[in-house]
Amino acid sequence: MSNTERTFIAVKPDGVQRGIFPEVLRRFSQKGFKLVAIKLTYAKEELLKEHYADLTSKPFFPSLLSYMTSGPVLATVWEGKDVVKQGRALLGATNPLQSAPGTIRGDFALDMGRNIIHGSDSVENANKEIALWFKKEELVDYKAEMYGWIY
Ligand code: RTP
Repeated sequence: MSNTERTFIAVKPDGVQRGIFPEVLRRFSQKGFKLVAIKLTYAKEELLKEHYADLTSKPFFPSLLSYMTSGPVLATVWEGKDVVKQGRALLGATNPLQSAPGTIRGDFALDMGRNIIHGSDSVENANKEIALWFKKEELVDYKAEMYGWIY
């Protein structure tokens, strides 16, 4: 575990349209994570088929595809100690009915098919997803002044 671990966090179309994205940025930033990349983008079907490669045969996959292409997604990359696991904790359980209050899904979502946010579930998947959603030059290299106060 190092302070340079990275994760991919995407605010899904409902989270963008409902104006929840600033809250997501606030929570990750105030926890102490460094924003490395950010863009508002329409996810293409081909990209989503790769991103959700393990789910393509599931019965809910067509509705997941139409949900994820229903509006722009706010794609972000965050860096910091244990950020993959900590990020999943900030998100809460996949099913919002089981997400604890205080988590993003626990505070702002009710439905599995409208769970407002995605977060990588392992360091390996984080690296794959970051490479899938971002070009290398979109990952911004800068010194996070806050790091001296956090670590
Ligand atoms: P995510 O990738 O979005 O962070 O979610 P996850 O790893 O916690 O959950 P995963 O099983 O990978 O599912 C991806 C997304 O598919 C939708 N889903 N719908 N039974 C259903 O209707 C169902 N199951 C999953 C959710 O939007 C979930 O986040």
